[in-house]
Amino acid sequence: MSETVLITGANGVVGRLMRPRLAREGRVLRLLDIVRPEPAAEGEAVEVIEASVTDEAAMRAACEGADAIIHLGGISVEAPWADILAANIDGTRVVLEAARDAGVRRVVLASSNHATGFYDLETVQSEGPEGGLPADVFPRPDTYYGVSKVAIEALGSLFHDRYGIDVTALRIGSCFEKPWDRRSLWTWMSPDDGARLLEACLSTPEPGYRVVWGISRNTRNWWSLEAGKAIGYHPQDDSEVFAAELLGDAIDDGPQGPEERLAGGKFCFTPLGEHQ
Ligand code: 15L
Repeated sequence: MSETVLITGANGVVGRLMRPRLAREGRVLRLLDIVRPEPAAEGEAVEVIEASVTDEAAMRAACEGADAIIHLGGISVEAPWADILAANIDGTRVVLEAARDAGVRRVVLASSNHATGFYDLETVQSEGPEGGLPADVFPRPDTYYGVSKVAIEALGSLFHDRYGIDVTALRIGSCFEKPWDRRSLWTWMSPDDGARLLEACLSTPEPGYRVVWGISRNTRNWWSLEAGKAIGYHPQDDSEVFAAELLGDAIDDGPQGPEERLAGGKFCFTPLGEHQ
């Protein structure tokens, strides 16, 4: 029996990294984005939809027959409040209402580390010396963008409690091919681990509502892997393999300056509501 997984924001940075990695025998990927995703390559089980997550009719149609949704759509950096409100908060409400109406039983939401960006290194070390900060730590958003991610988590919780939809909110660190600076050595989630995490979210039995960090098994992690382990996520990559190349002689130095002492990094200092 084939399954259909709807991915919103499929043409964004994370969506494009996940497309080849989530392809499976017996699975159709239904890719939705405001920028039309590339059509299916030969042999690729892919459907493409050009639409906004804020378009209620389009989202209802996109959810028809879907078994699960991976909701990556929305604005991924700081932006004016009205834009964040529409794309991220209202867009997620539209996605969840469409999921409920279509009977989709499982939704994965892309939250972000910026929901908790104002936690500092000292707090992390005192609260989680062994394994880092727990995934459900109370929000401390660093931007309007971070506030929208807190709201997204709350919407997921609401739709789970009201309608029994399984919702996992991922507080994603930095999902790119490679880390690029000192901070990203502790926030990195490799694309392969990102796919492992999404597979765990799709397959774990009865997850209910959960919040899980989206990170790799980094030597420098600030965040705990426990919540991920509980749903069968076993990351395999470690950013440390890039550390020497990135930091050179400074490889063993601690955080340099306030941007490296706060989890959200430069997001904590960017002017609120300004395009980043
Ligand atoms: C995010 O939430 C952003 O979407 C992404 O662009 C990165 O900046 C990432 O966080 C990060 O913290 O590195």
